[in-house]
Order: sequence, then C-alpha cells, then structure tokens
Amino acid sequence: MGIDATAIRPVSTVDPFSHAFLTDPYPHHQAMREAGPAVWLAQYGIWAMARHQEVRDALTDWQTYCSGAGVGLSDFRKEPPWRPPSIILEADPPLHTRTRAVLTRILSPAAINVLRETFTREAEALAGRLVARGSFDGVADLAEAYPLKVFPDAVGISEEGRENLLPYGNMVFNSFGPRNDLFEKAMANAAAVRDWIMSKCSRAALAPEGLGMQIFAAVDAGELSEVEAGMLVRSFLSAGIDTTVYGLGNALYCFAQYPEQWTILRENPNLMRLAFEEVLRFEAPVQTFFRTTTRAVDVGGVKLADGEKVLLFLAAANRDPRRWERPDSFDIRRRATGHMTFGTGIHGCVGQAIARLETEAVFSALVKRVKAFELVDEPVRRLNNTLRGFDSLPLRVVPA
Ligand code: PQP
Repeated sequence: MGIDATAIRPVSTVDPFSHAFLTDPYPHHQAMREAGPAVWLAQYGIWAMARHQEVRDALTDWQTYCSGAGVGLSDFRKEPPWRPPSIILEADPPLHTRTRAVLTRILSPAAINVLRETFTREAEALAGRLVARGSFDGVADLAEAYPLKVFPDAVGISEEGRENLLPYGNMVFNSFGPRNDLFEKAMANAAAVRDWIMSKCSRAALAPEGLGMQIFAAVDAGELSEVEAGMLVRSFLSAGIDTTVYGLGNALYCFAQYPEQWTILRENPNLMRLAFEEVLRFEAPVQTFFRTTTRAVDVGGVKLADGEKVLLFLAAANRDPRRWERPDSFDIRRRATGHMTFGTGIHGCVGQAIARLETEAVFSALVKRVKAFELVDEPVRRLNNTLRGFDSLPLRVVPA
C-alpha cells in the first residue's frame, strides 16, 4: 500500500441534485464523460460514472458494486434507511437471487401477456376520449391516468386511496438523492402515505387473481416468508407507477417536439418497439442509480477505495458519443437497444415487460387517431432526485 503519487483523480464540483442540473442535465453529463472514466464529486464525497462502457461494467459486476448498502446516496451501513430496505432493489445475492426468481416468473413476458387485452381496451378507451376532446394535459390526463388505472388493477388493490400511489413514488425516487429540498417536500405527508401503502401489501388486502396475490402463492410454495411477500408487493407499489408515468410523459414530449418522428411512426407502426427504446435512450425516465464498492477497484486508471458510493449516470451513458452516433438526436429508426435505462446484469429491470405493454398499448391507440401533437403552452418540468419528466404537457392533437 502507501501513497500512489501517480494516481489520477478527476474531480467535479457539480451538484447533480441541484435544480439547475436536473433541469438541463445534458451539458453536465458531457462534462463528466470527458472528465474521466470515474469522477470524484467533491460536494458529496462520492464517485460518478457517465460513460457507457463504465456504467455497463459497473452494473454487470455486482460483486464489486453492491446494492445492499442502498442504491441511493445514503449508505445503509452508516445511517438508518428511511424505510425497511427493499428485498429486491436494495439486496445482493443470495437474498436477491431468491426474491428475483419469484418476480422474474410473475413478470415474465408470457405471464404479462395475459394482461394485454385489458391494457389495450383501457388504452383505446382513454385515447378515444382524449382525442375527442382535442386538447388535454399529457401528464395528468394520460401519462398519470393510464398507469394509475391499469397497474393497481393488475396488482389487485382496492380503488380506495389510490391517490397515495403518486406521492409514495415521489417519496421513493426522491429518497435516492440527498436530503435536499426535493426530498423534504416529497416527505411532507410521509407517515400517512406510507401507512396506506403498507396496508395494501397484506394477503388480506389483495384480489385473488392479481400480481400481488401471485407473490403470496410463492409463500405457499415455500419460496418466501409471509413478511417477504408483503415487502415484494411494496416493491410493486414503489416501482410500478412513477417509472411508467414519467416514461409515457417523456414519449409524448419527444413526439410533440419532433413531429417528423411521429409521422415516421404513423407510416411504420411496426417501428413501435424501436421507438419506445429510443424514447428510453433519449429521455430516460430513470436517470441514475447508486452502487457501493465492496473492495478497492481500478477504473481505467482511477482508483476507487472500498466502501465508496458510486453514482451511475444511466442517462449519460445513453448519450455517450463513444457508443452512439449522433447521440443527441431523437431517431426512432436507430438501434437504441443497449441503452442503460433498464440497467443490466442481475438487477436489470424485472418490470420491463409490463412497462413495454403499457407503452405499446397507449401509443398503438394514439398512432391510429392522432396525426400530430402540438404543445399549446410551455411544458413544465417536475424535478426529482432520480426521475426526469414533466408536471404538465399542455397538448392539442390534430386528429388523423
Ligand atoms: C426503477 C424496486 C424497483 C423500478 C423497491 C423498488 C423501487 C423502485 C424500483 C426503479 N424501480 N424501476 O422498492 O423495491
């Protein structure tokens, strides 16, 4: 050991959770990618990675970059988490292996396909109503309304109290950042919201056929304890709404902003799946996740110590010119697979089949009915320590 006088340590003083950064992160992403393969963020005493290769390698190497110390800024080994840690997101093998196996089965593309008819019917009805109206808020009336209907129905929770789902997601995703103004604001009514969520996670609160009760079936099969099953239902309610709300909103924004891309999609509806990947690459609803090092590690000549927090910029990897041609152009015909928005490795998004189903259902319904989207007023951003998206998207549609 001893001091290595030749070690390089790229440093940045930027605050990735400031309003300025969150409002327009892309110039900062570029600066971090250019600064080095890993960059020390002096303000927080953490590392950041913003290049595609390094983000991908870190996500793939779960032994070196663990999740069990939390996937936010807070190190669960040093300070108490704000809620009992997730047994899937904030867990490592062997616990993660066991819980993941259950969710992989329940959320497999084949299992999720059972929901297609219902999800399509709801999307067609909603799109029909909104296009008949002519103008609407892309966030409240579509990006929020749709997941808030189909997802809790699929999980099998009661109608009563669903207004708690968005505030809870806001708490969860802001909690991955520092205890800044966004965190404090999200936590305003935390106790009541958390209590409602937990009351929906028990066997007694779930419909017999839903995704929630399927988790409890794994208890009966000896794969999970009753308490663990409740914790995994909590994971559904944490993960399943805001992610798709922000994703649908970002998709609407992209097609309003780049109308020629909507025209291309209308003329080639078979591009739907590629278009979705490109939206995820270009405007990632989930921007970042943390890992924590379990040993000293050399990242392209930059030396990280054991036990350090590493902020992985999924959205910066998605626009790394080392990986993508014309990274800053939105082009639904490109091969956007390989983006980091769903992560990769053992924690790669287990919910992506349901996210894809929701997006496909909504945009297949819109592509038949809408010739063009027009923003009739400035979109308003909703800032969040993890998510990127909108508070409102005042839209008018030109009917097909
Ligand atoms: C992005 C699990 C997954 C899903 C949890 C939890 C929370 C959020 C997410 C984030 N997530 N896609 O609480 O287990």
